[in-house]
Amino acid sequence: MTQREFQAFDNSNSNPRRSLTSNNSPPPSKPSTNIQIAATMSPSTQRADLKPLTLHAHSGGPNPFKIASALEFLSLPYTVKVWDFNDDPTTGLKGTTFLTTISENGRVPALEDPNVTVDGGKPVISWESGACMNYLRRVYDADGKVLGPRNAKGETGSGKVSEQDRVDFEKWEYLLLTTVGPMMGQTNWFRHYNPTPNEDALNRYVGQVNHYFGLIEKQLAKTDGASILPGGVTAVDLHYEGWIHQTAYAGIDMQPYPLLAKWAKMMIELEPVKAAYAKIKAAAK
Ligand SMILES: N[C@@H](CCC(=O)N[C@@H](CS)C(=O)NCC(=O)O)C(=O)O
Repeated sequence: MTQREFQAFDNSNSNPRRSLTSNNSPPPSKPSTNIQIAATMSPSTQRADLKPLTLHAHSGGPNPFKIASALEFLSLPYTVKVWDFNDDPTTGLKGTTFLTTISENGRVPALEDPNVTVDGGKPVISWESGACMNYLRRVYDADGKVLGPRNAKGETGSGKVSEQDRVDFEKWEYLLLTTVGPMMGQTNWFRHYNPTPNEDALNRYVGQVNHYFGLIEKQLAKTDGASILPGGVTAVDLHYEGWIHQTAYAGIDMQPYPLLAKWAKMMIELEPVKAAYAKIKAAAK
């Protein structure tokens, strides 16, 4: 694979952005700064006292942006370390570079949190965007106020959120992580990088993406494109945003999916999402 891989286009260049307000959700803006932090932190520790987390990222790949967005939604301090598609021991993603001492898989995102330590002071490290997201949710958003799950009224917390709400959250989360993301990734691969053109494989993955985009379009009809799940934007939307951001690059025709296109424009206008993209892009310069 080459450096060109995953240098995905910013779709916003091909789509004029406009601001849409979700009409049924609590504002997905900056959360309260006075949160309860679970795990090993002192209960008196407040967000202002936190040390910056380190997000390992790449300038184009979709998965780190999801985690940067979550960090922004949670108002957590963080620094970004950008890795490149080369085998340089200190900056590269390829082969056994320093990154593999942080993420055995040698891929990004990976997240180091010096605020929560194990084994006499080692920061907790997560990798795989699903694990990073759920780590942040458990430790910094235990009541789900910022990242969900929510009920259809937008309420969070036990007593408000039903078992069905939680299962719905996980259904759509896992669908993205196990299926929609990988189908988009393979579409990108066979459209742009496979050394031998393989139209059958490309058609197979484009077909899969279209199947799932049809499903998401129906789901978005429940909120008129305001959020994947009724009740407002959650971590699930952040997972999808990373990949739906890449539809132009993947060559997916969005004309059959007006609600998905509307949702995508709304998402990229959210301040925490804009800040996440800006922060990774700035770190990549
Ligand atoms: N399933 C993983 C995917 C991680 C992944 O493949 N990340 C890409 C960037 S978005 C990467 O590091 N690619 C490096 C490579 O392919 O060598 C997740 O959700 O985090």
